[in-house]
Amino acid sequence: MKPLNFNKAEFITSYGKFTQIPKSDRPEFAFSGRSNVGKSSLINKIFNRKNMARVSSVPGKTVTINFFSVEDVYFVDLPGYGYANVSKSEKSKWGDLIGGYLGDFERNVEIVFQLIDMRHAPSKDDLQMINYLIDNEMPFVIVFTKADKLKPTARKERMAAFADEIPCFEDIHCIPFSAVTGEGVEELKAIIEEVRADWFETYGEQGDEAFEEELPEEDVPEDTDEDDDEPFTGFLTPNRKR
Ligand SMILES: Nc1nc2c(ncn2[C@@H]2O[C@H](COP(=O)(O)OP(=O)(O)OP(=O)(O)O)[C@@H](O)[C@H]2O)c(=O)[nH]1
Ligand SMILES: [Mg+2]
Repeated sequence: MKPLNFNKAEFITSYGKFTQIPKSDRPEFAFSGRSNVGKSSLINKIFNRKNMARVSSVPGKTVTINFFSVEDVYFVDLPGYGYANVSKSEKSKWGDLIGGYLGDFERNVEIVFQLIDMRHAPSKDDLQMINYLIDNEMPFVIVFTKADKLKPTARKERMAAFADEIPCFEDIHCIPFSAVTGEGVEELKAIIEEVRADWFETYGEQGDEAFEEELPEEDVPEDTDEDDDEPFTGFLTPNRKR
């Protein structure tokens, strides 16, 4: 099959509630990580765009799941977690969104790219995410971001530390990445291509017209729920087992 043309990336829409997200028949690549880890920068780098996925210096501002399309796949920018100064209702929104999305095993979430800042030990939330992905047998790759900020010795030390800090480290595919130097971007693209090719081989080559349940670009239902003030009741709550 023809390789993806990453320059054909388009922003589709942002969802503030999991229930707003229509089902889709396309493979989806999800990007997860704490606020400010570099999710939007990484997506921009893959798309070769300056600012398609918004890069913010004010983290935690919007709690939305952002969908982008590249030809026959979706890129899904998950809301950043772990930002200290967020209200309970924002935290609850975040938990519902990520938990709803990753817990919906009817979606074709083919790979989760779990981003971790290479300079720091993984946070509790990072470890919870990694354990969730392992426990639910979801394919994932760890991307260590901001690699350009570390000198070679510090980088070596941090990578050795990750081996102790991250469960099942030796079995996890890890990619050092920098949105500044472009390190790791080709490897990421290659993984996306490979997973996409496998998916279409398994489910059949399909033209665009086969995607009956394509996400609408407009027409997102209004956010009418009044449960925003409910307390944050936990992390990820999958609605069914794989
Ligand atoms: N030096 C360096 N800075 C980076 C890199 N990636 C991201 N940044 C910077 O880190 C900050 C946060 O980047 P974002 O891409 O907005 O992070 P995010 O994960 O999308 O954050 P939220 O959307 O708030 O969850 C920005 O100031 C970026 O310029 C990188 O690889 N190297
Ligand atoms: Mg972002």
